[in-house]
Amino acid sequence: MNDGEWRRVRVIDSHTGGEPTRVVVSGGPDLGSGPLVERLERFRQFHDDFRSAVVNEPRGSDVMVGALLCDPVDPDCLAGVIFFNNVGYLGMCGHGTIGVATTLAYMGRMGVGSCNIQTPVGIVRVCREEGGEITVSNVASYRTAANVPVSVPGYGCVRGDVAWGGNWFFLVHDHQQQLMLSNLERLTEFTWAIRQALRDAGITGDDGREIDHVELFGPSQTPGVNSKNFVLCPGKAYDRSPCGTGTSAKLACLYADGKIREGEIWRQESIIGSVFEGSISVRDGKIYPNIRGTAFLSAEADLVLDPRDPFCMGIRA
Ligand code: PYC
Repeated sequence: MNDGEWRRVRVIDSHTGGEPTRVVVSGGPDLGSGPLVERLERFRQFHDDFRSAVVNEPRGSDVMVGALLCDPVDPDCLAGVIFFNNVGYLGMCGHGTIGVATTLAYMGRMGVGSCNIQTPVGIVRVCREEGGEITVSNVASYRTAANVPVSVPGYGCVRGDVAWGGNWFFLVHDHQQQLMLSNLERLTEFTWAIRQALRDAGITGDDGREIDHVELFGPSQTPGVNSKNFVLCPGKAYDRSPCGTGTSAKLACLYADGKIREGEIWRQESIIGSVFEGSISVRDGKIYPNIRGTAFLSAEADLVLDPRDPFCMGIRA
């Protein structure tokens, strides 16, 4: 076999508050030029092995989030992006968008200032500061149900809010769990049980969409920080960052409860201690969360896909 038979995929890796993002810069599948939702569907139907090859072992890990850079449909956008993970696709990704903006800056495609980025669930605005901090102005976020009871086998009745922040979340405050890194296994078991109980009980987001992220909240020990969270992602990995879409869902709930106003800052800490600054903008009665954080580049590489490799397209569960 010669070099010409290998497929090369150019990627730039970063992490945002500890949560990795792998941006596919070139070598990805041709998804056409239609709306991003259609391209995501084509990705899912015909190129799902590529998703697995990029983020799953042996090249990636369960925690890796991929971001396929593509041309936007809207001419006012600098780029389009489709996010994916170890088990599927994400509508939006907050830490990932901060990673994408940092990557675009590294590539010389974005300077200091603002631009729009198109995602399958809508256009988000990103603003890059001199120091590299990125603020993502997310899609409109909202709560659809508050204090919903769900019976979780082994744990009893757990109550939480259902909210959209670019993905669907179940947000739980009353849980008796210790939000500490040393407690990761229990936190993962508990939130996974909640997710399955939600599915079994038919508790969903809009249009029957599965609630595939579960968030636990508690107090932070860090002065000036409002809250600490643990976020379980769809493929059972926990978010190392405070989760941009999860913090957006939280901000929507805070607003619905009259606990945050425009201009106020909400500092959300992750289970590993990284912090996002959140705030809201209200336009036409809708809540648009702003999430501010920083990403750091960690690698620039060619992934090599060798067709002789039995695990060329990743190890799938
Ligand atoms: O930051 O929105 C986020 C996110 C979603 C899944 C992992 N991170």
